[in-house]
Amino acid sequence: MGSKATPDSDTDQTLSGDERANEFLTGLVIRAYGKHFVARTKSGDFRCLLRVNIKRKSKTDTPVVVGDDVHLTRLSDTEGVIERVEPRKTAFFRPQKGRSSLRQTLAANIDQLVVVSSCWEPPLKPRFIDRFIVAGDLGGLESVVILNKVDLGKPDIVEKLREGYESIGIPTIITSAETGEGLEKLRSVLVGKKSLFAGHSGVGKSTLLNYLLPGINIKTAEVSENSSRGKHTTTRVELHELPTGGFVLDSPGLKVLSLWKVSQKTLAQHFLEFEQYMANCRFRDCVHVSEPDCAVRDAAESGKIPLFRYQSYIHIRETIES
Ligand SMILES: Nc1nc2c(ncn2[C@@H]2O[C@H](COP(=O)(O)OP(=O)(O)OP(=O)(O)O)[C@@H](O)[C@H]2O)c(=O)[nH]1
Ligand SMILES: [Mg+2]
Ligand SMILES: [Zn+2]
Repeated sequence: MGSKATPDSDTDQTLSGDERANEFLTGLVIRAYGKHFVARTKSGDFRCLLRVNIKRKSKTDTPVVVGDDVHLTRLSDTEGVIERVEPRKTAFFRPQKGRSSLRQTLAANIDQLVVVSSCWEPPLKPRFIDRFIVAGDLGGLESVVILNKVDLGKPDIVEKLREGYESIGIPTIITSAETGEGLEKLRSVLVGKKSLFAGHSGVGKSTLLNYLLPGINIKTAEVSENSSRGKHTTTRVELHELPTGGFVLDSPGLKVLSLWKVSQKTLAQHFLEFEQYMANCRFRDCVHVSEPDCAVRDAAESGKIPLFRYQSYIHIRETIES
């Protein structure tokens, strides 16, 4: 990297004003709001804009998101310009609204997706959880499922989902931000990882994060009475460091989560527990709907695969065009 290498803090002290102005730094994007970004570097946090060529290069995807590793030029003690973005190892993305050939990435380089849903209000829909799990898998993320607001009531489905997800290796925690139930368990699955909290609006993502991050005070809101849906209180993505190690990211509630480039043929690959049965389907190109001798459907009917997962698959498949 020659003279443009990132200086360590010793050399940093010796730079004159002009040299400092041209200094390259590596950083982690911790906040994104509109065209503005905050990158955390060894020399502190910098408010940054993007170099135009970055925008040009990534016309088909969001150029810079929270979690990106970036190189920036320092303009002053607090400002910089993002020059380059390292390739993303994982990402959470969906097709852009109205322009489905373009990708909208919400966050990058995260380790796990924390799919938050609520036991009661808004009502629990396994299909919606499973859609998020598929979207996570598309971007290389493992999922954890949170069934929040159990203080408002615990319909039978809650335990059934917990058992079902746990049986296929997806950790599932029943929580209440109101009574504290399950929150220690939640804390323990986050240690040392970068976790993105995602889910419907109003399920309690920001409320749970406020509990985990004392003193942060992320804005939360009442669920609107008419629709019992949330009001999309969170509007930006931000990375917060946990006192116990690791990072968490809040994200705005998504009403519809379209899936990026999944076809009716490839969807089953993202239901990981189906895989061990697929080879036993009578037809090699079985899509596990109404074919005779479908081993996936048999496994669901005999309880080897949670029936709700199979039903989610059928349902999500119907929403995919081809
Ligand atoms: N009873 C009860 N209410 C909760 C719980 N968790 C959150 N709430 C309430 O649910 C409402 C919505 O919570 P938020 O944390 O704003 O939800 P969100 O998922 O961040 O919503 P968006 O930012 O819109 O995506 C608030 O009024 C919270 O106080 C819980 O465990 N029990
Ligand atoms: Mg929120
Ligand atoms: Zn089959």
